[in-house]
Amino acid sequence: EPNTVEKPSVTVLGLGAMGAALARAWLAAGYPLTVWNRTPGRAAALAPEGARVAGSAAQAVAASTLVVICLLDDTSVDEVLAGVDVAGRDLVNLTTSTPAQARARAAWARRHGARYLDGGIMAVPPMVGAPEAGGYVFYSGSRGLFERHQETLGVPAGTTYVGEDAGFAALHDVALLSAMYGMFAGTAHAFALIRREDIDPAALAPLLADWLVAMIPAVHQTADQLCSGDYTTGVVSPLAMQVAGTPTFLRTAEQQGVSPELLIPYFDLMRRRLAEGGGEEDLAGVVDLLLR
Ligand code: FVH
Repeated sequence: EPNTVEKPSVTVLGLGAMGAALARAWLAAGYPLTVWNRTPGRAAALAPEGARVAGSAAQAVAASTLVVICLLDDTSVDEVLAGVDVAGRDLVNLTTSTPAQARARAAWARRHGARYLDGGIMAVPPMVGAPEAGGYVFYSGSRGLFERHQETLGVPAGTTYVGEDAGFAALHDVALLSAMYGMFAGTAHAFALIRREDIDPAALAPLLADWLVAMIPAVHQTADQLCSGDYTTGVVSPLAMQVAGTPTFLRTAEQQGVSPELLIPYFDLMRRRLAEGGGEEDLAGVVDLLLR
């Protein structure tokens, strides 16, 4: 059945792996789309799919009220938007930034007469335009602006609004990705331990994955403890017991010829918390030790 409701036009600045995936999702959904990319060939590749190719970033910005920016980093956003008239535009910046960069960009947009939303993409390109993949984008900044464009922004991936502070999307993005790197670090250590043995990594993988999933409730428990301020609520494995076990991990690493460098910083924090009297606690106390 033809869709008779006119869809708002969208401009996408930046057609790398992520920008192109976003652009294709809007094209596939029938949104009028204008694109621009520093290397023109990447924009031209989208023309046969229905995109209008702008000759400059300024022309692309002029083409739509909603302008989505997906460039490499904050410096490239500076370079692309330098001298471009953004007055009256609704800028949605999905470029990975620090919270401070996002706040500065929001202030810059305000000074130049534009409205601003910042975004942190929790997806890789193949997850874009594939709702079953579960990818989504954190948004922060003007709630009104988010609500105005929510339907359009929801086309490439889910949307999760996290507050008026323009830095919050970036902060959520970096928080989740930081936890992900912790998981990758632990996984690397686990595979290194078995690497020289007659153990198939593919046999360890499902055991490892299931174990990590089984440990996920600890995320909620830590949050509950941080909220209540009582780090002993619901403790199953007290810190003192866990610290007592750390030499086993370090000796095993040594015996397997594996560097303990990924484990040691975390074990050091556990020991510090124990020394401060946190032996009956869970691991939530480590959070406080990280605060400078
Ligand atoms: N790809 C991913 O897995 C992650 C998933 C989570 C979110 N990130 C962030 O998305 C931003 C864009 O990432 P990307 O994957 O599209 O990155 P590239 O494929 O490397 O494309 C980079 C685009 O930026 C353009 N660009 C770079 N520097 C400049 C500049 N000085 N002036 C103008 N444009 C610039 C580049 O243009 P070109 O090289 O084709 O001419 C690409 O369009 C990013 O923040 C990720 O952290 C992706």
